[in-house]
Amino acid sequence: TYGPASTPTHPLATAPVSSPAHSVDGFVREFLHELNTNQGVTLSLSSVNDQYLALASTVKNYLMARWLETNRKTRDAKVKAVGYLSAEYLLGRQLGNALLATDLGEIAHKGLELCGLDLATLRSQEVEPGLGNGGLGRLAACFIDSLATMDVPCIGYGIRYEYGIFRQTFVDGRQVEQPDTWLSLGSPWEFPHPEASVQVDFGGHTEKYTDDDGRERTRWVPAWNVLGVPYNYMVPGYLNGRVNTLRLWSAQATKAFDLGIFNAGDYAQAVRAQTFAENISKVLYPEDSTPQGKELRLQQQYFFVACSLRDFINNELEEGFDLHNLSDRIIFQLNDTHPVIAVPELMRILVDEQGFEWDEAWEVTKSCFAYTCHTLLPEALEVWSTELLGRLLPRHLEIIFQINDEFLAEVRATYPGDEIRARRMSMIAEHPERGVRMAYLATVAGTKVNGVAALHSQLLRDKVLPDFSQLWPEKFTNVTNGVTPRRFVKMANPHLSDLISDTIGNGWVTDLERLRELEPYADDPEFQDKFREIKAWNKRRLTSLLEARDGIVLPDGHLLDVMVKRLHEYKRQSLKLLHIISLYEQVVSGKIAASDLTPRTVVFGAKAAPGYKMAKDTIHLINKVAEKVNNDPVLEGRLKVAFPANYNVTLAEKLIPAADLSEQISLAGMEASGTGNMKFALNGALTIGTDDGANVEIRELVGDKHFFLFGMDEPAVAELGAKGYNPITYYESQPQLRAALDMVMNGAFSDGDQDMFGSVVHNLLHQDRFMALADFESYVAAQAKVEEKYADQAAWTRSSILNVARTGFFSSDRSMRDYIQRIWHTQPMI
Ligand code: CBF
Repeated sequence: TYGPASTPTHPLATAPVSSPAHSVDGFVREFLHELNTNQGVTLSLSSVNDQYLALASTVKNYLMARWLETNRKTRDAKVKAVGYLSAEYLLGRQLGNALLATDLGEIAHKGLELCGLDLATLRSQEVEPGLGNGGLGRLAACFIDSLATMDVPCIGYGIRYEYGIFRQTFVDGRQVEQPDTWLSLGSPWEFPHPEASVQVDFGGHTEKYTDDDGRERTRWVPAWNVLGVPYNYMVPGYLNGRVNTLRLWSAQATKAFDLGIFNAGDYAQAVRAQTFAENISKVLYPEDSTPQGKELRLQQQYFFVACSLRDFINNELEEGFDLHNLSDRIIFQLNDTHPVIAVPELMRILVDEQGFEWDEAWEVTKSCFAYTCHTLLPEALEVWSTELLGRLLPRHLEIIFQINDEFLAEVRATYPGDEIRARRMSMIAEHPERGVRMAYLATVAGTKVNGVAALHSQLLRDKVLPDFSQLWPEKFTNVTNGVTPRRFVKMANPHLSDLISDTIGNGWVTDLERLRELEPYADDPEFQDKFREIKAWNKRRLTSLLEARDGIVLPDGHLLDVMVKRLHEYKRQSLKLLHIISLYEQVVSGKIAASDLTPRTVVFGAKAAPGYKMAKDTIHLINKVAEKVNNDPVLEGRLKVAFPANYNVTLAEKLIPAADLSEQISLAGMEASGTGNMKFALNGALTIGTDDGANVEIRELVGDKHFFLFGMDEPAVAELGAKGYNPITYYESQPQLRAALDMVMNGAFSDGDQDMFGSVVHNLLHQDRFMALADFESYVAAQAKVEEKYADQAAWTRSSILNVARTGFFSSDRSMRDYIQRIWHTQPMI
């Protein structure tokens, strides 16, 4: 499907494509050409959107030769690639990253200036593709960036949702969701390939038959199908000439409409099939860390993995590769359980379509997958009901049953007589309804299983999959997450990047551990001054953005205390809120003077899943507290709460570099890793955090003196849980906590309405699996230490510099090296 139709005869047809000249003149020529020919307008009549689209096309032209060359080189070298299967990619804006990867930033700036245009204005025209919920999708985006930068062949596979994560607005302090129409002005970064569409089947039944060799076989007789249309995106490496591909699938009806019904006059009915098919890639499920057991969700999962496997295997067959050796060509990384249906799908292709014997197909399948688990919450591990699976994917369910039977035979052989264990390890859960435990299937099929931070991987072995880690200890490994330093330092924090490069050279951008060389400068007053000036500049930049974007005015000279992440009870935004309420209560009740407070602005950024009531109530409460505190003249200049709506990657890029304090306060043992925590530390924020997820490793690396640890650790949480958590005892024994909670209950933030936040308070006092009240005292004590340290600006800046210098480990390049060496066994193409 991708090869030339016939052998080209014209010499130009095979000549390498060249990039436009890397000069201001070359750029301007290209830009104007794109404006005229692509947008069909002259500069004087062009809109900002025209200009942005022309700019994007121009930058793409600089990447094009590299992309074509990457594809040629990879194909010719016949090397093993990584197939990253992820239902989410939270990419962020593309233009800035493409400018960085091509080193065109300065040239574009000057070139546009000559045209009377402003690069920043055009950049802000881009709507970010929000094709992910949070950490998991953003991690996928960081990983593919790193692989391209490290020259590793990788194809990312996912879904081109027509509507990404909803746009959050606030109405009277309550979250209201709006559709994310990210494609409405056109997306210049995608390359649709309808000619390479693939068909995906659903439903129907299976039947037995005897093949020509007299073998008993099964075939799937599906009931309906859809088309998967691939859209390719460039994934440019940083200044290295490599451009990998991200291929996102869009669902389309196989038949646009039923002509018979149309002719009979029922237009709506005639296009029903089309609407139905297109629903599959219509919208991203807005749940984060908790699965959605909905039929459409399973359709999405199967749709994109079926397209991706079909795509890859078709290519292999066209190129004459033997599928028996598939694992020499690809390793499919399962990003959480969302793509795990790929396992029975590969078995089905090999056995039913390619005529493999079951055992040989299983050998191949087992060597082609590896699984990353991203959670510890039991409710977040996907279980698909066998009723639904049997209805939607009957052949896959049969295959899963057979895999399970053979696996249980192995368990019984290893542990004779231990039927309880066999039942525990079965991929088929019997309660509350019969369902397939996708994490078990992934663990059985994967060559490796990894968690995403040291603590998480340990808990995964000990608590989530203990029987499996006992059976196959060598299968389990840890790869601590990482973030791309290109987007989150170089691009997001340009002045800090310049300071670092001026001090230690610019090798750190692709070798982040070199940030260690900054350590000797932590005590250097001149370096400290520059570092502080940069933080102040980042704060001013944020101030202008928030003023324009949200009408929020940030006061000058405040400690900027930031908590940005999805709203979830386990992350404990309510604990942060109780701290704010407590400060407020102490001032208004006269226990302390406002002038005793360290001037502080707390910034929240958080979306709640639309169906998650407690999370939405918490958002409402944060906004109400903000309203009260911000309008009370007593607190003027001392405490401010800001909650800009619609936190996304674009806002993160401005918010994180401005932060002084990073709030990572989940209940220990709940946050698998976190990646925001890494971005903050790399940009010089100090962390106040529990011993959870990757916080543990951040603290170990930066040192206790430069991290504000508080709260129970995981064993203490487990012990308290076993003993029985009784939140009311904390309320009764801690006056400060009681006063804060009473204030909410008495209606201080709800115009006297004592019911408005009743459910939030009731939950904290009587249920709360996440034990916020148990950590309150310790959290408040840690906040006091924060204030003490902040009062000594030299000490604070020193710690801040050391945070930057010591967190190079958290580059996603390092994560990728770990995956390559311990899981994938692929090679860079250098
Ligand atoms: O591993 C990436 C991130 O994934 C999550 O966001 C997830 O969706 N399961 C986790 O909650 C994060 O801890 C983790 O960093």
